[in-house]
Amino acid sequence: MSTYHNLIGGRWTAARSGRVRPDLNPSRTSEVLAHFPESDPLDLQDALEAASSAYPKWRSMSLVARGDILYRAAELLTARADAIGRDLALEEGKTFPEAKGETLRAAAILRYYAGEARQETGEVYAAQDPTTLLYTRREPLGVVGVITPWNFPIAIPAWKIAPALVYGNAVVWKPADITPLTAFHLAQALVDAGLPEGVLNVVYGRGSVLGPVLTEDRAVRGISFTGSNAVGRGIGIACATRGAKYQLEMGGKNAVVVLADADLELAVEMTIRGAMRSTGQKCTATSRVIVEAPLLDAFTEALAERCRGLQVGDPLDSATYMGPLASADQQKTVLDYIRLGQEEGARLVTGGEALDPSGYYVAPTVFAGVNPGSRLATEEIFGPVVAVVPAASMDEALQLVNGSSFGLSSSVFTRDLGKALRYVEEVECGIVHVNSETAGAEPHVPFGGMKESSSNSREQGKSAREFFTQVKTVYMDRPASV
Ligand code: UN1
Repeated sequence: MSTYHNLIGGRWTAARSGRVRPDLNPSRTSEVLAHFPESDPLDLQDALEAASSAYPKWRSMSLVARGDILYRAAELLTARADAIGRDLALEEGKTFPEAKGETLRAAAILRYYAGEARQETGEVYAAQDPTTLLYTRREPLGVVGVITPWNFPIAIPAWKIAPALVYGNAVVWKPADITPLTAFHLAQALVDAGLPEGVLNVVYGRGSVLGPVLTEDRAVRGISFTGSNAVGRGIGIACATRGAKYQLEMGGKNAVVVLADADLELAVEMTIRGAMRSTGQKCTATSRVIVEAPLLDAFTEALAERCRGLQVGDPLDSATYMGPLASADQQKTVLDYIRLGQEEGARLVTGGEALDPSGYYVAPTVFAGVNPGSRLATEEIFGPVVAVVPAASMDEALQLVNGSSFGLSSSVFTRDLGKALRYVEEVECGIVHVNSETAGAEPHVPFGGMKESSSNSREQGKSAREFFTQVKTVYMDRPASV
């Protein structure tokens, strides 16, 4: 079995301590896929030094040349998508089509930022004196830290690292500790594409050990983080204290609203996709369904019926719709929430139990009659659990959606254009879908949440440039002799 190393200054390097930890398969928990370094702060310091030394040369390269490297890496990911998708499915637990799809999405993101390399890098303004050339330049931040979650172990790193690199930053990346093999594949593609040594460094290990070092080191000028609210807020405070830039993408409690005139079949299908794909482990996953009274019983029954028919099992089996949860901790949290839901008096319509004990499986679960103020209806669960909440009217549905402290994504199902437009205007979410699932994100548009779901920042598209660059304003006047 392979043992992998950190990427520091262009070399694959063992942790100084020599310690490694196993990369486990959540669908067969006795199976170890590989070993990865259990790094400590000294390893991270090495990575920061490597990034600092590589930065000046990388920054001085042309954007187009940097973009070309991303483009080559995209081609490599595309060529390797079957193998990477397989490893991703094995270590994270999402199904192979989702895992391969995510790999191809990472390739699309790299291609998009390769294209951004040929876009404008500043703006020219009119000046008081007509002979003054008054313009802005976008410059990199310097060394940046990237901290990524396990649920999208290649797409989210790509959407942070690609813009960081193309705009000239050097990166130290701390990937999630339970999906290190997928992280390796992304780093390897960038190395094989010709990324200069030290421009991207990867340090494997525990977030609780490495995160604070990365966040608090003065060399790190920006941190991009996706993960839990508890960790994210701490990062924000640490960065604000020392004047570093930060970008946080955190939790959600995403609602689907099914209005009385909705296409029932479509609403059920999209709710299943949003709630059950990736075993509900997306920050954009559907977690609440707010149904207008006339459709409540029919919707709940149809949703439960679809859930009972979903095939849960091995992510590599082509008949599987839903794989296991990603870890023992995840499975425990989800089962705890299911118990809590029952204690809070919600009605368990289907699911609710762990399945095949050889992996971290939980049945697709639907609760009905959920009290909107209960923990089941307000806290992020991150698993295949949906809470159906009744609403007497569209007004009440909007109140319920907006009653959440989160505001990432939401969907409304209706045939009424006026209601759709009103929903889009009034919902407090960073992403709104009309007649489609709550999950999904295209690479070229802003992605992010309102309220506690983010730090008011957006990722992807041109928003990534806002974060990974800083602006210099230039007043250029003629020398007196001209
Ligand atoms: C998607 O819905 O496809 O961690 C992307 C997450 C989000 C990304 C969701 N930041 O689940």
